[in-house]
Amino acid sequence: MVGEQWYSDFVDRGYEPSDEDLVALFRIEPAEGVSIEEAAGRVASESSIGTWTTLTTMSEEKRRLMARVYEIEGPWVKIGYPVELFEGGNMPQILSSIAGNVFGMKAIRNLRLEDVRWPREMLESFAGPQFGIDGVRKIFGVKERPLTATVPKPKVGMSSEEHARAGYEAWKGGLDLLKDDENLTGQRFNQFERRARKTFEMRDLAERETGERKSYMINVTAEAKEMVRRAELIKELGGEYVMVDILTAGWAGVQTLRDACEDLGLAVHAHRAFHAAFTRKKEHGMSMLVVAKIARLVGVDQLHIGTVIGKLEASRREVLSIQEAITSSKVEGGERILPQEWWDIKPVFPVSSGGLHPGLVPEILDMLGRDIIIQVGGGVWGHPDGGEAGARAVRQAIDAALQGISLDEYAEEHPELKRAMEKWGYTRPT
Ligand code: CAP
Ligand code: MG
Repeated sequence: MVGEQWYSDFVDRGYEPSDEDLVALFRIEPAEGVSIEEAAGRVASESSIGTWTTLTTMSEEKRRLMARVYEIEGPWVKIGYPVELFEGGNMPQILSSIAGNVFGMKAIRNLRLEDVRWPREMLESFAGPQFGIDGVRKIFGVKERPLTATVPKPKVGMSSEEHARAGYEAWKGGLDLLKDDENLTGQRFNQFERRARKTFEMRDLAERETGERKSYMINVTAEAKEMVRRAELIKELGGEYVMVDILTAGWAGVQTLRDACEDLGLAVHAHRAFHAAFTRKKEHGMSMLVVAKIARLVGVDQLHIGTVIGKLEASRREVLSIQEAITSSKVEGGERILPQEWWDIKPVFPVSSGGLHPGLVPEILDMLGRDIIIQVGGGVWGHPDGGEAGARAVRQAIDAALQGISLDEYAEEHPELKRAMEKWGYTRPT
């Protein structure tokens, strides 16, 4: 086979990536009869400048763009990529390179992109978050406690009027944020513009009656130009946020929306529906850690990171590493996590959501701390006494946890919490 292929040219254990390189950590499982070196060389080749055979068009000068495998430890392979290989500010192109054809190569049985270290030049080529955690807290004037959100349930099916009414109940019950569900956009039974107008009216009423700042993360997910149009309408109605399903909208759409939100001064709430299609299996696909760092780069202000104890699968290690990656200014790195300097890129507000109810709030705060947004959907709208009581129960659970009082004790004096505990106790939904 010598002469027909040149994959081994992409393996150089003596290579030391420069600070300017992009570094990718892959988990590689070679196909039968393929060594880890050969498999690693193939990944580096196919994700940079190579293909399956030698080429008459290659030149010494073009070799400067070759990716280099520089570390192989068991299945863990580190590859350094010259930054010139990538177009700054173009996330689709970058992923077409490091997360494109390589997943389908016959010489690889399984491949997972575990982490990416982004060099400063690439960090600076993207917008990054506009608000960050401090900027979002300023919207509400809430400095200490976690922010709270709810999604009207059933996920979809309410009319615009019912949706707006649900928002009013949740805000009256003490929650800060109303959020659309990931699959609610502009269906016939709940048109986008009608929902926006009705719900912001209710938001303004709830603010007047409670004296508290309230906001609404309305889902603008759609074709890119339509997302921008919807964001402009939100601005006109006095809104503070857009919500977007970043993975089904795609990175090009998210970048377009992020740019529009810079001009409109709107915060971006990122829902990650679709991620588990390729993040869940630990032997093949891409980690949610990689997705989360891309989201911070592209510039969302809030991102769902999981609950560990709720209804959706996520290990404690994964959730905590994602939280660190999107909130810290520098990640030291460790086992299967690359170091990452974020320089002056703002942090992203972590959102913990999925199967939560008041009984789980203390554990979430113990695990993730206070600088989070807690989203509770079914755990509010399933409350025996309705949404407003459900909202009160969530706030009561947070207040109890922050004061170090057990929920059982706090429930003695707080009927809404007591009724929630009677229904769900401390159960972890599956
Ligand atoms: C939660 C939720 C969110 C999930 C997304 C849902 O509702 O609205 O989409 O949290 O998962 O539709 O399930 P509940 P993640 O509070 O009723 O569970 O946050 O892991 O991205
Ligand atoms: Mg949802």
